[in-house]
Amino acid sequence: MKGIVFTEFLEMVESKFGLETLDNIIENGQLPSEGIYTSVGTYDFNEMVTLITNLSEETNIPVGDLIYAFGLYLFAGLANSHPEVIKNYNTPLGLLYCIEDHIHVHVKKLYPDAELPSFKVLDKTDTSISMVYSSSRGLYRLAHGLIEKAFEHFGGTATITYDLLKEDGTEVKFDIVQNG
Ligand code: MNH
Repeated sequence: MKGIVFTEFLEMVESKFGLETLDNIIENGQLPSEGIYTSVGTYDFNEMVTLITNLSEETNIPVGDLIYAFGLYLFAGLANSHPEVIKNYNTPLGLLYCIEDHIHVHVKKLYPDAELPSFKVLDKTDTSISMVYSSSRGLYRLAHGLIEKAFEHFGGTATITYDLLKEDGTEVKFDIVQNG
């Protein structure tokens, strides 16, 4: 997993839960990188799982809810670090439609060792889109947060529902309907 995901995660922890919580989740000897990440580095996904599990224990907030909150936080971090990746889109549905074939293709050029999920579009109208998320990492709650913020980025909102096609969350269908 790319370092930018780790640096954004630790930034979120500090801003939402404070420095003491941040210290507590990294300073227990379980992390190979000892909580030190650079945005261009690549780290074991298990290290992120450890950080999120520790944060869940520390805050008593379920892991899934923390991942969703992180998705909400991460969108702006990605957009600010790589404005060129999203500058050509003028609607959230247009952006979502292009995640697989443009956005993540661009990301792969920036970070050749990025491990990205796939998003297959099942259906798109002027006001809605249905797509299937798949990834061995099962970070569909992260996708949920990112999708929600994509709408806010353009000044809108959407109603987002999802169905687990696989129980472990590695394949999830999203139905997204623009509000207003
Ligand atoms: Mn994208 C990882 C979804 C927009 C750059 N992205 C992920 C993951 C999800 C995801 C989910 C977590 C990995 C996984 O599930 O296997 N991304 C989205 C969605 C949107 C999106 C739903 C739009 C909405 N992503 C973007 C944009 C950028 C970007 C915009 C860059 C400007 N994404 C990344 C990077 C990673 C990532 C970088 C980390 C990959 C890695 O850790 O190897």
